[in-house]
Amino acid sequence: MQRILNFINGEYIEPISKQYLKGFNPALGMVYSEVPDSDERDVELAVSASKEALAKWGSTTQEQRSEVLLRIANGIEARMEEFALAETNDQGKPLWLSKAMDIPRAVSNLKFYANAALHLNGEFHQTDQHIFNYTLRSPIGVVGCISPWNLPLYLFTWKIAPALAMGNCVIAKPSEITPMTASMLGEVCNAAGLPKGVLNIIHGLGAKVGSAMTKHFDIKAISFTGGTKTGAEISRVAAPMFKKMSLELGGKNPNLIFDDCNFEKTVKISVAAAFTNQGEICLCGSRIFIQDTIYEKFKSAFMEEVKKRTVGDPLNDSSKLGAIASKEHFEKILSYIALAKQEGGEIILGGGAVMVEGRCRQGWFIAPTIIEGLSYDCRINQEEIFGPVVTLVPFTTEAEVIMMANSTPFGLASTIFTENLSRAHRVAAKMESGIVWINCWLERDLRTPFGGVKQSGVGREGGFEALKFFTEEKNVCVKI
Ligand code: TXE
Repeated sequence: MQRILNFINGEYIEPISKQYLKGFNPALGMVYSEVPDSDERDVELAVSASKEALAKWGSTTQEQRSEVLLRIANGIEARMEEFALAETNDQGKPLWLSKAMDIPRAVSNLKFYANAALHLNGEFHQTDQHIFNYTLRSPIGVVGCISPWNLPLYLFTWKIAPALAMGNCVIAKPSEITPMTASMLGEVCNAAGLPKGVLNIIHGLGAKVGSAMTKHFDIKAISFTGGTKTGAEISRVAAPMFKKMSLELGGKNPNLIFDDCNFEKTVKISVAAAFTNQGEICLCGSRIFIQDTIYEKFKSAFMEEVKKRTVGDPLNDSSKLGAIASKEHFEKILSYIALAKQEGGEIILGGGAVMVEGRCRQGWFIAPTIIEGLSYDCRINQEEIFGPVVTLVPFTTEAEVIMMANSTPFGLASTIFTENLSRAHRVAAKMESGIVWINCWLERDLRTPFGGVKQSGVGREGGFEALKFFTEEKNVCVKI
């Protein structure tokens, strides 16, 4: 049994309650770790440590902070195999995916912000020869970062890197479902020379630790990625306190396939968009709209390709889908598949749990599931399932598919497949989403703004947006 500890003021310490939650390996369906059941007292300790560290960290030069971040990135890179295995054991995703995507991206996040921060300029505005304005940017102070369980270290570092780069001290809470890699990060930070108290990692439940962070007067900003309901709760508490907030919430992303697409490429990318990471990525394309002229052809090619995606032990290279992150989430996905049937959908592939032989017999696995025959406005096509479940919906005209694609309360990402350049741009402009991919999916340039509209969130992460989020701006006006 691995016991995880909080990382406060540069030291690994027990939660004040001395209580622990059960940490599961989802592929085994078994408890394998103990996760601190921290509360507001641990948050208080971390805030005190952060406040103490603030003056020193905030007065380091940009170059010094960047160098520390680069050393943290290199420290993770040097332990790539270990981090990848920990991520897989904790989250359930295939090990090859942790190695190819999650841990390398965590390294890139740190390297990117270490470098980007060096290039963030202030602004200057001249009114006439006698008056000019310039902008000073200073760290906010102590900030809170709350991250989810689908891409654990990837999203954890996506938040803490810009916050640290701009001179803030951070109280960070990884998901209680996947705390392992974040807990390992403390060792790397110490080895990299990050001063004590600059990054504090507290484990525990959202309702205790997350909520104590949101309420804490001295935590001046919250950067959150997670469910829309949780985002609404954080806003309810933090908005009246005038905290800065960045909320990256759920998605129900449409994939628009026109009959003039590059067919083979479209099938392959649509399968990846649907089932990568067991469909547990807020960017997954789970509503697949297909022009009726190629509906049947696409359906059979898509099904053939999905059948090749084996569900299995995450440690096997041949497993394209691993386990679902938690039992609760596994049950939620299965309940949506049951709902799809009640709503009149036909399950044309998958449709239930998968029993994986060997050490994973008790694990939480679900077959990639394809459903057709549902209307665009039923619950299955409106609510976020966040699992390996997609629907196929035919359409006739461009106007019709735009209406259906934009019909949900979410607006994170859209994907359009067409070889017609005018159509691609025309439809992209009409998508109610923060991101539009044309003939590709999950192509990420870390400089671009990342986030959603409607119930998919508020604010943008990525690039200079995140660096600016973690600063306060001050306009200085000079009259000569
Ligand atoms: O996420 P939560 P859940 C979606 C997905 C999923 C649903 C619910 O549809 O099925 O959300 O997942 C912390 N104050 N996404 O309930 O609870 C929590 O401890 C402060 C989309 O597991 O939102 C964790 O660290 N913090 C998504 C983090 O919030 C609180 C990724 C996210 O967990 C809190 C994950 C509170 N009151 C789920 N309650 C995406 N956008 O990528 C919980 N937390």
